[in-house]
Amino acid sequence: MNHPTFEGQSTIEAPAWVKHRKLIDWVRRVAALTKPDKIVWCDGSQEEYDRLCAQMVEAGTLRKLNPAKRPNSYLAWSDPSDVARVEDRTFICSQRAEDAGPTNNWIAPVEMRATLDGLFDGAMRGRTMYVVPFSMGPLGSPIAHIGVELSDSPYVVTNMRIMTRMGRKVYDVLGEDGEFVPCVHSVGAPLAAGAKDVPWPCNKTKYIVHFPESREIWSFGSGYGGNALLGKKCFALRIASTMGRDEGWLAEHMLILGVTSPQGRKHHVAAAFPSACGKTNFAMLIPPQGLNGWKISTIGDDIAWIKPGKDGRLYAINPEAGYFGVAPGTSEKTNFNAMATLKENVIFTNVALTDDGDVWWEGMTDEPPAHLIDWQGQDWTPASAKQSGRKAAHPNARFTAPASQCPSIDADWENPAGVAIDAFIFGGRRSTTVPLVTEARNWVEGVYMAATMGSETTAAAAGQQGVVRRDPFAMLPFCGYNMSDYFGHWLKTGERLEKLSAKLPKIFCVNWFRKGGDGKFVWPGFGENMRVLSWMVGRVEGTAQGEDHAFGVSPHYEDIDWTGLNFSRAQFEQVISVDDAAWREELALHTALFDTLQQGLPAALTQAKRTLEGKLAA
Ligand code: SAT
Ligand code: MN
Repeated sequence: MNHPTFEGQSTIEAPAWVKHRKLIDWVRRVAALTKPDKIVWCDGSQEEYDRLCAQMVEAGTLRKLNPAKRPNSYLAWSDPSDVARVEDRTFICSQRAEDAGPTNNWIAPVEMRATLDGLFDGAMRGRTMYVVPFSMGPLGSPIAHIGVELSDSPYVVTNMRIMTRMGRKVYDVLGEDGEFVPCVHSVGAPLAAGAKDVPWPCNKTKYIVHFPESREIWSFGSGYGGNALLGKKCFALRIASTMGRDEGWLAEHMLILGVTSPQGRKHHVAAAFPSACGKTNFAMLIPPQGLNGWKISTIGDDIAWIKPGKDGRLYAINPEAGYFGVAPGTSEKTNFNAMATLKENVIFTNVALTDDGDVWWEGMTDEPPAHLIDWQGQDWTPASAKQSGRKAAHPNARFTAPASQCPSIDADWENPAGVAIDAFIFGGRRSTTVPLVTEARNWVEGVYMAATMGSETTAAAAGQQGVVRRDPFAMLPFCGYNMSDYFGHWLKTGERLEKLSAKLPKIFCVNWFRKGGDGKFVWPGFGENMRVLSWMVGRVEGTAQGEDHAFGVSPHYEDIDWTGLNFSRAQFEQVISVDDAAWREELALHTALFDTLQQGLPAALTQAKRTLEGKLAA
């Protein structure tokens, strides 16, 4: 074996605070395969974070922003080819193809292991391998789980420190034989001796691989977001969804918020939207003028882990500790709380640099600065942009910021027991057809709504944008097993809860994105979504009225509180109407989805579709 060399506190010998034999053996095996120059056992300290940031500034990976404008913050520009999740390079390698199901890419585990062995052999040459222990969820919470990521990217280490509870304390929870999800990540760019590194190493070949049975993650070739921060989509959704299936809980692509009524009653809502459809904005919503008595508090903005309690209620935690949010479109007007969260201690990725050492992105201010350096390092002016159409920030540019800095953070956001969920919301980005808000009349109808949800694609994933695709539960890219079995798991969860308690969470379907004949959004969205949310709370409390239609129950114009907003009955009609012809076309798309998911599709959902067809025909 070719032994890596070690210096300072970096050593193949684990530090005294790591007492987990199996973990240490695994680190050794991965090091023997990937052949890094050094191994660093991360402790999660501020000193370590600062040291890594300084190293990355030196290497050109990060730029330190003007401390007077943006204290302790950095800007990274990625390779232009490495800017989003790569869904076609993401694999679920269960033993049997049918367990991955038709919505996932599947390759047999033996074959994939052979490929990975080849790719990872010497992949970390010339680099440092960091050992990054992290807890998804408050340390020691009964809903939390632990992972360890081995990565050759210091960008990953620093982002993981913001996004998770990362560092030494995790080993105290792990002890000598605690369970952890092993995650191996390499940017896939070994360095020859003496060769100069590039600021953002990555590889044209990319593999984001999950082995659900052994609960392992291997990621090769990308340094970006969900491809590389393996605690996020890979662990907290794909692997965790299979853990939830096996253990009777839910891992969902959902924000969690608290909503307190003017009377002081508090409810908790979990809401699923596809990537880049406004989850962060909704989670941090500030009620508009006229609805002043309402208050929103933020528990999470992207992922929810939800476990049934003995009382028959569902308890949710945010497994993350930071926000990896979309920057473009974020402003003091659209998301005041996010802007306040971004004041300091932030890593920005692929936004533009201002002349005074701060950041800017499209939509941050009405007037763009006179001059910028864009995310590709080029001069940018409003005039040059007009001519070339080039954006200053990449549309999927992101901020990584600590959740604790959010002014609307909920007092219970780190409560290890989680918060009891009163309602689920499912939403897609649809310019037509789907009403502003609809309540499911029962659990099965709600699961049907979520299962058949469609959404127009965004820049969060590589590929064509703006095309409607079915995105069941906003989990299409994130469900780690057969989607039909996942629907079955949701149905079973409802049955189980119903036996324990009379009151299941209500399920709603929303669409903020309907457009008028002029191609513009009709619904003002953002803070005004509070009006819809307050109707939903009224439905949960049994006080709000609504109208039954084929698809479910929606509010009349009179059922929404319009105080402070000019929104006419005619405009409301444009966002709430259910057009029978459009719905017949929509149902044909549901049929196409169910054809794809035929194997193992729960009969209750086929029945729900027949009922809906009957209602539309009547
Ligand atoms: O790149 S991430 O997967 O972390 C963000 C997203 O697409 O939701
Ligand atoms: Mn997401």
